[in-house]
Amino acid sequence: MTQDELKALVGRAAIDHVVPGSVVGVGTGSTVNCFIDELAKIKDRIAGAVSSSLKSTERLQALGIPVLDSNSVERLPVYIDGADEIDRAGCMIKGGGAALTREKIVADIAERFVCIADASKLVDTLGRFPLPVEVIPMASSQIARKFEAMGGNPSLRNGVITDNGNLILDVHGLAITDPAALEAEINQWPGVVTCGIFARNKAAVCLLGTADGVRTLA
Ligand code: ABF
Repeated sequence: MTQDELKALVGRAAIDHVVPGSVVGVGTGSTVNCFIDELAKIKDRIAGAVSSSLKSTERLQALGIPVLDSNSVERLPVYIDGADEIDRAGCMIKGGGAALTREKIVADIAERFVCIADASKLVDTLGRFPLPVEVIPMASSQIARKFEAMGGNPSLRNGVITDNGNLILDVHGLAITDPAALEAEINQWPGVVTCGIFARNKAAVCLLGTADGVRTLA
């Protein structure tokens, strides 16, 4: 099966985790786009969605799914989102799509994070994918220096301004052996908006698309 077929497979499988009548937390990326397309087929059985990006909002609305403000929901049973990398404990690197801040916000509101990914995203140790970090523009050089001091190789993502008006640093060369500790360390640096390590709030379950079907990693 092609990578796109695997993404479609897990996009369909995620529908089983949608609570009827609820508002659904919706992530960002091509795998999530497959989920959104499936969600549209049952839009009369949900109350709407809370979106993690302008791109996902556009797709949801184009398919007739009401998009609610995150501040208006009392309960969000599940958040469905992809990842750039996920390890066997459910820790992830996210942010390849530059939506990591709103993804982390909606994931925090939700009761359960369900990650959908094709098998290429599963790794033993996070860090092969360059770590995205959303930063306040005036702090980008100082934060880059901090990453260099820990052996990383940061680069500013050219031509990208996030939905929140900030910049993205992509940090190559980090072997993230303790994701939660590194996430906590980076989070406290002045000017960091969001670190792309999702370990302190990791996926409760991962639906992994493989040639043999969907593997559920809990
Ligand atoms: C999103 O999922 C981003 O955090 C991450 O970059 C992306 C993965 O994209 P894709 O599903 O297109 O591989 O949540």
